[in-house]
Amino acid sequence: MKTCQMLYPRDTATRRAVSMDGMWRFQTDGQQEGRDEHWMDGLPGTDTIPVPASFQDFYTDKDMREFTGDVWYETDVFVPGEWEGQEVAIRFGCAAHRAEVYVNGVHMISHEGGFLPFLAVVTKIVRYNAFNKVVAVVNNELNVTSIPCGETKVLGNGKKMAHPYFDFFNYSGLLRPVKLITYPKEHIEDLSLVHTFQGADALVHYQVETTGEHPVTVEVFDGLSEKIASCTGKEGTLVIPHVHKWDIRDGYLYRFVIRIMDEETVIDEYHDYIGIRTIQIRGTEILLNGRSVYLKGFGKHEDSDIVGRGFNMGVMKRDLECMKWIGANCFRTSHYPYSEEIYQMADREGILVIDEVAAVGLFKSLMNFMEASTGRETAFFQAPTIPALLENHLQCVEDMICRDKNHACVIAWSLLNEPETTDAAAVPYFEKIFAKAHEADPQKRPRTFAMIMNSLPHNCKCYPFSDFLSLNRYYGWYMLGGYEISDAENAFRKELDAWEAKELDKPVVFTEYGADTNPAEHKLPSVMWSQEYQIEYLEMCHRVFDSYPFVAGELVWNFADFQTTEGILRMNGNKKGIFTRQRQPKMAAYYYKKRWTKDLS
Ligand code: CKX
Repeated sequence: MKTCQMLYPRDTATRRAVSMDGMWRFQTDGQQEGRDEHWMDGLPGTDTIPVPASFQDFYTDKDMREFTGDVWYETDVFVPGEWEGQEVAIRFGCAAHRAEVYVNGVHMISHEGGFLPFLAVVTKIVRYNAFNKVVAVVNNELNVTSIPCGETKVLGNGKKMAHPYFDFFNYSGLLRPVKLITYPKEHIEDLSLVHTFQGADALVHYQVETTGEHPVTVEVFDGLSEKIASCTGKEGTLVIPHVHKWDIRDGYLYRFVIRIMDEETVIDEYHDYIGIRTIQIRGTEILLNGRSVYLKGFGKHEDSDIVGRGFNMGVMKRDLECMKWIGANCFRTSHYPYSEEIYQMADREGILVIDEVAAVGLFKSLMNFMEASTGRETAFFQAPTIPALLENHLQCVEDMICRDKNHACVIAWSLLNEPETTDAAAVPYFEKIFAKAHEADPQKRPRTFAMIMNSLPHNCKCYPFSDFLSLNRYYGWYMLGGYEISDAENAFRKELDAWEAKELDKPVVFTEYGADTNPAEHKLPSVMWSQEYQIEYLEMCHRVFDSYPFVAGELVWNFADFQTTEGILRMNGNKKGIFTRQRQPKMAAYYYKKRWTKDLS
């Protein structure tokens, strides 16, 4: 469904966006009684909780942290009388993993998928100059058709428990900002941009979608007031003279203003900040503005103390500062599209982003990190549930691309993380997902998927879909770790030799490699888990990367330590961070700073 739900809410001459963030009333619904008891008319309890945030880490009892099922949120929002006659909507930045929204007791929308925005249009139900009751029922159960995939088990004591097919903690709830917005009945719905260069100038091809037939004007400003290009019509090409190209560490943005006009009257106005750059693959190179770039950076998570996967502007700022300090130029939004504000910040900082959809866990395993090197097959893509999963997955790809397609920072789409690819049944599934991304993206950015260690040159059926190969590799950690590290290096080289022999003529980017490291552990000589071993391991990986000219990037796993499901292989979280969860450097951070700041291109 395409509506203006994907346009980032902004105040303009015709639009208003009011934050609904704050303390909302909150109640878990372990007995599934909320619907029968009409909680949509008001929750019975008195507890309140911050929105946005994950609900899990505020409480001191395990039942709350591990709660799996429906949680109910409630607030009252005042709708100004002067908005009457316009559309009014509530825009949820996301609700993990699915939600039902009620306004004044009436069901407005149900939404599936936890990491993308959706809009409840409430124009018909809302009371003006009055408070309106907003209730959201958010469900965090995982199953084999949800994106991401997993299971929901019922323990002997009757408690439901999420069993993800991935390691990151199943943080959930209203994770991102919620906004009350208003916009005209005849409105701008979508904008698509494609950039090319002609000498010193740029040609910006634009396409605007509106809900009516009134004429459209577009203008481009350099800075706040210098108009440098304009055009009329829903589609056209703007010439930007002597363009300042968007580049790494030079996130130069122009302001793009769209108006629907009725003679001299502005019916609707929207603006966005755009960076002008091109991105292409040529042979084994990734080209930014025609120049070859080597990706240096991280796989990340939205994860921090107390708020879990909740929106946290301060943490985002700190992360970008740490990335600049260390000399990184790229991150992957593993394993879901992140909140919109981080892409805006990356646009401004000139940091490249590989945008990943939440298709993680398409490999039936509760510990795929252990099984990754065993070659175990799970016939995941043969299950009768695949059509339903595919439908959800396609919708998420479409929504992610619709939301993020105009960000200069987004250079590629990652369409799955570590799926099973050794079974031919995966091929038709991949075909549809990759075709959808191509169709949805006006810029036709490169598409890829992150390949688990089982996906090897001799058995992977799906790598031909990728415009560049993304390899998640753990030689020296999950296999041949510690005293076997020299064998790990040989095995790693053997695999890369086999890829080289295929003469793919495509870039290879390492989208994961890493070693769990306890920041309190030092050992000379090193042992696994010590800070010394992390560096030894990274040096080994880099020796390998540096000997193959088709390697076009290294995104270490992970930027920071992050919370996982508990277990004997996780010491209160995944500790492969180059920074701690509190964003302080481990020894390896200084090692990377040396490697990555040698050449800042
Ligand atoms: N890759 C062998 C997916 C990430 C995990 C990472 C890990 C695995 C490794 C798969 O989400 O965190 O186990 O460290």
